[in-house]
Amino acid sequence: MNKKIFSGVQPTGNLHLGNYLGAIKNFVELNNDKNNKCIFCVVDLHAITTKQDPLELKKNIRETVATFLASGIDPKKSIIFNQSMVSAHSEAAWILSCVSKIGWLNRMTQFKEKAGKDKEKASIGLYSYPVLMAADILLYDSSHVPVGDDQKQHLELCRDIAQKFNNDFNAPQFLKVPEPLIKKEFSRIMSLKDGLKKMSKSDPSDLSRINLTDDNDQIVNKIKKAKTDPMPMPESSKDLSKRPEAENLLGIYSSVTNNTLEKSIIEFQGKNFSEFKERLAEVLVEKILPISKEIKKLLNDSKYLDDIMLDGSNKAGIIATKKIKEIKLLVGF
Ligand code: AQP
Repeated sequence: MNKKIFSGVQPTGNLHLGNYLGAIKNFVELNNDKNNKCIFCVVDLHAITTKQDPLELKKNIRETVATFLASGIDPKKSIIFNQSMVSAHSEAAWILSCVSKIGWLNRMTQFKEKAGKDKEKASIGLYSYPVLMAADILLYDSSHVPVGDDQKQHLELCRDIAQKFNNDFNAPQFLKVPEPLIKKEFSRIMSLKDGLKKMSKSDPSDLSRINLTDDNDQIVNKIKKAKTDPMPMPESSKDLSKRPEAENLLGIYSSVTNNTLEKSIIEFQGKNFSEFKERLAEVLVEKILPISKEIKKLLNDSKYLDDIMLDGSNKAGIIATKKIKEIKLLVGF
């Protein structure tokens, strides 16, 4: 079956190993399958749901495009574009927010996590973020959305919004209900400092994540300092319960080497962490360093990156403009 793929990454800086293993690595595989039509979006409208410095944002938008390219997404095969350059996203988000229920949004755990204790001070944009995400996906009749495990709930909401719109406007199948593409294993990479916390761009500690722009020494140092427990490496996957850090590091190793967790456990069973960490740092350097070098090279050519975005935005704009016109007609505008 031909798949229409849509996914996005926020240009909020510090793209990390979690973004790579949970999302971008899958984007590359999907881009390489000629049966797929892929659209990868730099979701800058999402980025401003939390405060951004305008100059930093501009830099981060280019860095996100550079990361897509450096990771292996081919702009000749896939559309790479910038969300704010296609105004249909904002228009569709407003219309869809008028069919979405407050009760649905109140259940979103990401808002609760990101808004923290003082919800009253969070932006309205942060609260309605999942509706904009639904607009992004639905404008392109996307059939599949590759995301990390943390986005599962937003995808379910997107499906509900599509069905509600179709019902409200008596237009069965008009908005295509998308399927999530979430890898069964290693779809949630955890912080190197706390195996119970998601690896995240906004973690104040740089030691909590491997950035995709880290160099050899940074990667080696971060793995050396990664939190572990005093026990030797596990003998079987049963030994991993209550050992979140060991599970996370073994998961990272397995994902990077394309091995099963079981195989990785057998490779290191009974050894001490220092030996495992040395090998983990080696495979990470092998994987991440070429990407990091390519990102830095591409960032020296901002015109090239801007041209990719302009070309992608023109292509995406043609699809999205047609869809938003149809949406407006259905609504009665
Ligand atoms: N730790 C993670 N493990 C697996 N997948 C992850 N993703 C993010 N973190 C992990 C996936 O990366 C894609 C792009 O994410 P995003 O940039 O749009 O937003 P995010 O999920 O909010 O990223 P962060 O790092 O967690 O940012 P902050 O610190 O701002 O909260 C998505 O597919 C996501 O699932």
